[in-house]
Amino acid sequence: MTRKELIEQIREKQSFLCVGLDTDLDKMPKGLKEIVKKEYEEEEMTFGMLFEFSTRIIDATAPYCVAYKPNLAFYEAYGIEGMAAFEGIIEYLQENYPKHLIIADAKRGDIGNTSKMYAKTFFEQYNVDALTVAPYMGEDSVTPFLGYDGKWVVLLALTSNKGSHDFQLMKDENGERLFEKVLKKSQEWGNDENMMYVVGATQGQMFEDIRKLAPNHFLLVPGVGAQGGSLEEVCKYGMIKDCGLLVNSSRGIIYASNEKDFDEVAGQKAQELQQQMAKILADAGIC
Ligand code: OMP
Repeated sequence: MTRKELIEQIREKQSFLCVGLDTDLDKMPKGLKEIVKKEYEEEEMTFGMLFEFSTRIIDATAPYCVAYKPNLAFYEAYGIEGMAAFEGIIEYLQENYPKHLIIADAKRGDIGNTSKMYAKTFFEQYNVDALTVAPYMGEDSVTPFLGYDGKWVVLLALTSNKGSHDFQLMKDENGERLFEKVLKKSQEWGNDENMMYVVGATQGQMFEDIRKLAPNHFLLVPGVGAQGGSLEEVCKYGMIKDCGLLVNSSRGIIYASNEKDFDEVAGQKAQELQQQMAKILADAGIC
């Protein structure tokens, strides 16, 4: 998906919401197991639970979001069945919702020839639109992901967690912080048509500093909802003339209800965020 297509989707949906698929079998809603039992063999139950939960969430939230972010950890944790579910969910999205951006959240990045294989995995085998990548092994670990037309590297810049302070905010002798070096250096490798940055919603006013160095790039912003980040603050300091933001919420949407109506409630939570986003987009004159 190109930047232009993504912006068109944001305008059409009046939303820059990304729904995170962090599918944890310990958090499945009541009653789902019984439904899945009727449709799947005993040995397919793990696949069935992950697939049925995720696809029901997708059907309920699709009108309100422009992107999905399945997090690989939540599929790899269940072995082969988990990975089969990941693949099934990607295919389900591609067949039913081809205009939604699919971000595989795998935080890859390794020596060049290994990154090349990771790129092949995600951009050829699974054919997702975007992949989260860690920048700390440098140029040859990131550039193999950048050779694909219409695909995106989503590079970690300033993450949402407490540990972001351990390294990302470290200053050199000139007062430059590590995340600032990442933003500067990585723009020698990619551009705002093939690279986004991850910036945590919990980072508040730091978005101003990010925008000084990456005025045009899309930012993937996780951390609203369960981690307490503020949508208003993110938009105040991070939004640009064509939006430039994808705001992710995972647990706040997908586990909003533990009952039979989990998908319906997830849809309502996504719609609430979409309505807030529509207002912000209108106020900013974007749509
Ligand atoms: P919730 O806190 O449940 O909305 O989930 C946030 C999602 O975003 C999880 O899949 C995290 O792994 C991911 N994430 C962060 O929470 N913080 C970051 O700084 C970066 C990510 C990410 O790369 O997606």
